[in-house]
Amino acid sequence: VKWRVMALERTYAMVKPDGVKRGLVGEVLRRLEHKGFKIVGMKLMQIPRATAEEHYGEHRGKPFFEGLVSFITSGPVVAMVVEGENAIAEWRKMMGATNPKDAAPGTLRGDFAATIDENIVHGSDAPETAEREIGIFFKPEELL
Ligand code: RTP
Ligand code: MG
Repeated sequence: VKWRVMALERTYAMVKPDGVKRGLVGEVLRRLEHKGFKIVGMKLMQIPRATAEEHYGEHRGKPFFEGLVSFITSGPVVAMVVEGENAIAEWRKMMGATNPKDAAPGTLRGDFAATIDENIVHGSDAPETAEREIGIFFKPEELL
């Protein structure tokens, strides 16, 4: 018998400014809830520039960094902490590939995004990233 250990994880999920502007907050929440994820933290916020630079720190120095920080601070986002079995990888699957041209139909980016620069949603890409990003956006007492 092969046992697969399921991990109850938390991930940082976010509806980016384009998703909020286009009225896709409800669609994103619908999909997360239908998938059985639990929302343990959620807020509408405009990300301060310094916070955006910290959040996307791994991309500092890349040609798209400035544009990325400008975009993510350009309007309100919905910041969330989502909990569930294998939540990190599962939410990435639901998001779809970074470039919407490669994102499968049925994924949020595949269904709604048009460009790599404005791709609706964010999700942590690894357990260490999730912990770091949750800490950037939420105080412990904001997680219920
Ligand atoms: P995110 O962090 O926003 O959830 O997206 P991701 O993991 O799928 O992609 P990542 O590699 O972390 O890149 C962050 C965001 O930067 C923009 N990007 N542009 N022009 C490019 O080659 C390029 N590569 C990345 C995208 O908007 C991506 O979501
Ligand atoms: Mg990323």
